Amino acid sequence: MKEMRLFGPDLPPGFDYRDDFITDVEERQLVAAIAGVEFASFEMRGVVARRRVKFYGRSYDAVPGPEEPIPKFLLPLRERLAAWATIDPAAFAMALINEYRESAPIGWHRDAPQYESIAGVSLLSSSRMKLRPYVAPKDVSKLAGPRKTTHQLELRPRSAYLITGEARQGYEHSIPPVASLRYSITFRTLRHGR
Ligand SMILES: O=C(O)CCC(=O)C(=O)O
Repeated sequence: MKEMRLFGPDLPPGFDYRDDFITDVEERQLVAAIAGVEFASFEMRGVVARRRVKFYGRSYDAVPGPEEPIPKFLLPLRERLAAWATIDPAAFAMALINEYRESAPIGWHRDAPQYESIAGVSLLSSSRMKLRPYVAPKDVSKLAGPRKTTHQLELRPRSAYLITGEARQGYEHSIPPVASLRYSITFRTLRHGR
């Protein structure tokens, strides 16, 4: 029997989470389509990450590069996430598929500044997302003590999250090493003027 949550997780303002955002069948279809995706390795602050990535649409880097359009198999999901976020689907101008093989994490980060809102869906396995207030790198050494996780939640397979406002700008997030293969599909809107 499926475990029900009586209370939602305690999350910063602007962070929204929904279990069962997609069905088992939709998850299987997405995973089948992802099997044909060519992932690339990704460098974060000079270190090659253990997760692999595939970017579509507006480049993750500030320097515009050649854009591969968001593929058809992601469009229905983008539409549904946009309806939840109450925005035009096209406003989710970039998509990113992250592939986390067993033991792959994503370190603490706040999303790249050229993006605004983030919507994400988790596939295949659960992971834990941790959040803590964002501190600019130049100010980290001035902190009195170690930094603490202030919020965390389980991202279940087929669930979705929306990160906007305070949760997006005032917090950073990370995912500890995953227990088994997980994909996330995230869409991002562009910040005005970028
Ligand atoms: O895998 C996830 O759900 C989080 C992805 C993420 O934080 C990112 O791509 O910056």
